[in-house]
Amino acid sequence: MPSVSRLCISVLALAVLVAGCASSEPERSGASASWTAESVIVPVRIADGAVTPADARFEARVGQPIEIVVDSDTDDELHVHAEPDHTFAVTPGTGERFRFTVEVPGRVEIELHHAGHTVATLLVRE
Ligand SMILES: [Cu+2]
Repeated sequence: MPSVSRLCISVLALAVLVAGCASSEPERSGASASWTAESVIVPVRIADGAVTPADARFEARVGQPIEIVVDSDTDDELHVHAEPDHTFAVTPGTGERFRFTVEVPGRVEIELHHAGHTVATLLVRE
C-alpha cells in the first residue's frame, strides 16, 4: 500500500512539471515578438530658433528601435546620452530620421547641442 501511494504522487508531480513547461513557453515568445516589432518615434522640430518638444518623456525597452524624426531649418547636432552614446548631424530639411537602440537600461537624455536644449528623456526598461 505505501508503494502505490508513492507512485501516485510521483506521477502527479511529473504531470504538473510537463504542464508547466508546455504552458509557459508560447507565452514568453509571443510577448517578446509584440514589442520588438514597433519602434519608439521621437518627433523633433527646430524652427526660427525654437525647439520642440522640451524634455518630453518616452518609454522604451532595451533593444527596441528608437527613431528621432527631425524637421529643422538649421544645422544642429543631436546627442543621445546612452552607453555607448550616439551623435547625429542635423541638417535643414523635413522628416530626417535617426535610428538607434539602447542596450543599457536607465534614463537616456536626447540633446541638441547647438540649441543647448534637452528635447526628450527616454526611460529604458529591461
Ligand atoms: Cu550631449
